[in-house]
Parts: sequence; structure tokens; C-alpha cells
Amino acid sequence: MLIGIIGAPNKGKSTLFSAITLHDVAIANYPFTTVDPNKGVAYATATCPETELGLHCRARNSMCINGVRMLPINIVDVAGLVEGAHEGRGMGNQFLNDLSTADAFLIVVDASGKTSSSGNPCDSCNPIDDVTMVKDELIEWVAGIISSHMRVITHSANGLEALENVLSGLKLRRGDIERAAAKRSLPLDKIEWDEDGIRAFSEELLFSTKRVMVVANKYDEPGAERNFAELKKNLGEDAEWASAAIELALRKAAHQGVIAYEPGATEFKLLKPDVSQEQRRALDYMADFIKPGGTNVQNIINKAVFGLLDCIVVYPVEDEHKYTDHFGNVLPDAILVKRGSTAQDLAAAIHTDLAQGMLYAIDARTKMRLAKNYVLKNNDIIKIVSTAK
Ligand SMILES: Nc1nc2c(ncn2[C@@H]2O[C@H](COP(=O)(O)OP(=O)(O)O)[C@@H](O)[C@H]2O)c(=O)[nH]1
Ligand SMILES: [Mg+2]
Repeated sequence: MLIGIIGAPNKGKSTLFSAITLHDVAIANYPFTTVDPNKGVAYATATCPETELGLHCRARNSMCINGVRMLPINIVDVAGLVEGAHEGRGMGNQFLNDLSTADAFLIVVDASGKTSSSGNPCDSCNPIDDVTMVKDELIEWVAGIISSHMRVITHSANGLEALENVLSGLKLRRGDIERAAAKRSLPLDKIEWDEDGIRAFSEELLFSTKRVMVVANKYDEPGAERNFAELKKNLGEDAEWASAAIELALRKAAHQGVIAYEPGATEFKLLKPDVSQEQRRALDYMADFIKPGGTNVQNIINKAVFGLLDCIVVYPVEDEHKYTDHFGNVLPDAILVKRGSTAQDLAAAIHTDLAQGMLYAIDARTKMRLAKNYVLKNNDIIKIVSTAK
């Protein structure tokens, strides 16, 4: 799973990226880090069943801190989106690759309205223009790919196949293309669409296959609250407020051992009382800001994973009595699957052999037998019974 952070310049994309990928020293040592400077790992959080079961888990593919299971999610800071980007300005290959492979986008906008949609200083700009700019650029980019191949597509014996080939970089299925065309009443037997048709199709295709959430950042700035309310009212997408800068400052302070702060918290504890007056003032300011509802940054990650991407978390085990894998690790793995996935899908996510030889599953809590087509529920603990070892 890959979430892309996207938006005009100076909205706080890199700040948000740094914040969500900066972890405690203990976590930083965890082997999930990549070398790419714009790629990193954030964590969605869920309540680990260890508390409910009165056990101590030994997490392997994820982490567990104080009963909170932390599920790694790949994040990419997609830099370089400006107006006219689809015409070639600023859109390098890396950019396109990041865009194509992402499952969802967080569109970062400046809720304070102090930067324009091209990223320049502004007295009072409307953050909704930021959203429009980003979406238009994405649509124009897909439309541009199709337009430049339209002749070939029109004249090919199998137009749909030709169109599919042209869009092959986008992580789509043929069904996605068919649905988008049908939705906009565009024929697929002979593909001879005009510019408007191509644009309509591109819009439909893009936003039916990539999930989008708007992040109204810089919520700590004056005017942001009002702009955010306005944005919520006029926007079709999910929108959440955030202060990436405060989240980053808090995580840095925690990283340096100055405070104890857990992402999502509405307070922190001072660990080093001998801070400078300036630092004290900054900490007091941040303490006040997070009191009503934190920085909202952790909530955004969780909403992206469990809401936008519609995932649930399930815990496969080999021993349904001890809740362990075969080495005796308690609740070793937490796996994110799409809501609606079956026990068979879970088996397939673990191993093809396990799925092929699957007989049935067991609900570890109730010890009840579950059919292969049992639809998984969030927080399920499941043993897969299979002829495969
Ligand atoms: N007040 C405030 N400033 C922020 C916030 N997030 C980012 N900034 C500032 O906005 C400017 C641009 O941030 P940056 O992350 O480089 O933006 P990018 O170009 O979108 O990657 C920097 O000066 C940041 O410190 C925030 O939540 N609140
Ligand atoms: Mg940046």
C-alpha cells in the first residue's frame, strides 16, 4: 500500500512527510526504512488484541507499543506539482512513477490561505483553488497520455486493448476502464473521443481508481478554521484539518528526549525541565494547540487506511489456542486487507500454497469453524487450516 502526498509548493507536504515518517529511536531502528529521501514509512494504529486476551504479543511484521498495534504504510512525498505541470513543467519520470503507483493521495492545501495555488505568498487565497489546481493537473496529465495516442487507439483493431496498453503504467484493471467509459457514456467499440470526452473519461478513471483526501494544513494559523469550514462545505472529497508543523516539532522534541509524546495524543510530558525560555514558550504554545484535538495528523493516517482505502486489520495465527505462530510468537502478524476480503483472501495474502491447500478457517476467539468464503471482520484472529505445511 502506498499513499502519496501531493499539492502545490509551500503547502507543507515535506513537513507532513517528515512528521509522519519520524519515529522514536526504538522505532527508527525497525527495518522498514527505504533509501529514497522522498519515500518513508508511517504507521496506522489499531488496538492490539493482546490486552483483551490478557497476553503479551510479540509483533513481527508490525509493532506494538502499550497495546497499540502499529501497521507500516508506505508514504511518498510527490514533489513538483505546479500549474501547467502536465505540459512537462516539473513532471519528471520519478514524479509520474510516484503518482501511478500510489493507491491514495493526500492533497495538502494551505488552510490559512496565505499561499496561492502556485505556492506564492498571498493575503487571502481560497484553499479550494489548491484542490482544483491539483485535480486539474492530474486529469490533464491522464488526458494528455490518451490524447497523444488517440490516433493509434482509434485505428487499432482492438481499441480497448490499445487504450489499456496506453494506460498500463497506472495500476488499473480493464474493468476500471470499462466502468469509467460507461459512466460517461463513451463508446468502447470504436474509440474516437474528442478532447471533452477524453477529459471526462480521465477524470472518471482517475478518481474512481485513486482515493483522495484533502488535508487542510497550517490549521494553527489565523483564519484557517474559517477557511476549513468553508472547504468542508464546498468539497466533494473527505477533508481533514492538520498542523503538520506542530506534529513535526513534537516528534522532534520526543525524538530528542525532551518530551514524551505519542502521535495522536492531546498532551505531552516534559522530560527535561531545564529547557530554555524560548523552548518553554514554544512548548507551551504547542500544548495549548493540541489540547482540544491533537494535531490531527495520526487521525489522518488512520482515516486514510481504514476509511479512504477501506482496510481492516486481521491477525493470522497458527495455534488458535495460544494465538501464536509456529515459533510461539503471540499475535505475530497484523495484516491489512480490504473490507470484504474472505478467509481465502487472507490465506492468499499469506502464501499461495496455504491458499491452494486451504480447507477452512478457525475463529481463534470462539474456536468456531469458518468457511473459506467467510467475510473477515476487523480485528479477527484467524487460523487457516490447509493441507499445505
Ligand atoms: N504554521 C504552519 N506552517 C507550516 C505547517 N506545515 C508547513 N509549514 C510551513 O510551510 C512552509 C512550506 O513547507 P514545506 O513542507 O516545505 O512545503 P512543500 O513545498 O509543500 O513541501 C515551511 O515554512 C513550513 O515550515 C503548519 O502546519 N503550520
Ligand atoms: Mg516539499
